[in-house]
Amino acid sequence: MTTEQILNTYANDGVVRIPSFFSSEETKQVRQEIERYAHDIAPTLEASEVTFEADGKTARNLWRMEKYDSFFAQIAQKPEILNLVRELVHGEPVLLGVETFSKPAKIGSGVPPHQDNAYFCQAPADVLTIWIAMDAATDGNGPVHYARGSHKLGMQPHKASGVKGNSIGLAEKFDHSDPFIGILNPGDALIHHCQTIHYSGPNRTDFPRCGFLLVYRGAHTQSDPELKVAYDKARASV
Ligand SMILES: O=C(O)CCC(=O)C(=O)O
Repeated sequence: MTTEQILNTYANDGVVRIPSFFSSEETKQVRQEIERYAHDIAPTLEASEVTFEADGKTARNLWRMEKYDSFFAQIAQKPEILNLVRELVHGEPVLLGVETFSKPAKIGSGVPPHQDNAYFCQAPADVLTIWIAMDAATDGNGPVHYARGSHKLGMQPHKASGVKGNSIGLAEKFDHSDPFIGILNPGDALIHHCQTIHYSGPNRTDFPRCGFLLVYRGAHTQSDPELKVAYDKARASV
C-alpha cells in the first residue's frame, strides 16, 4: 500500500487497514515482550496501570507500557512509524501511550461503542491509534468494528458504560449501515482517527485476539476544556 493510499483511505473512512505492518519476526518478538511485561512488570505496578478481565487475574489492558519498559518506549519511536504518523496527524508525532487490548480466549470482554477523543479530549482532533494484531482477528474472536466515515460527525455525547477499562461509551445509537470490520492476520494493523466510532464484542472462542496499540497526537494539539467537561460529566453519569 502506498502512503498516498493510506492517507486517502484514512481521510475518507477514518480507518485504514495496513497489511504486514510488522513482519512475522517483529510480531513474534512483540508478543513475547508483552508476555514478559505481563508476567514480570505488570505485577509491580499500581492498580491503574493494568485492567483485568472478570477472572481478576488475566490482563485485559496493559496501559502506558512505554513508562515502565524501554522495549515499548523504543518501538514507538521507530522512524518508519513516526514518518507515517507525521503525515496523518499533520504535525510532529507525540506519543500518548503504548497499550494492549488483550481479549484473551474464552474470557475476553467487549468494548462499548466510543470515540477515543471522548477520553483524550484533544483539539484539533489530530490524534490516532495504530492497532496491531498480535493474533489473527477473526469474525469470531471479537475484531474491532468501525462505523466507516464517522470521524466526520464530530464528537458525539458519551455516558458511563460500566465497563472496566472503557469507563464511557456513546450515549446514543449510531449509524451501523457502513461497517468496517477489522479482520486481520498477525502483524497487520488498523489505523483509526480519534473521532471514528468503534467497538468490539467479547471473545468466547479458544483463540486469543491481542491488539498492541500505539497512540499518537500531533505536537500542535491541546487539551480542550469543553471536551474535558464532557468527559467528567460522562464519567459521572449513570
Ligand atoms: O481492541 C479492541 O477491541 C478495542 C480497541 C479500542 O477501543 C481502541 O483502540 O480504542
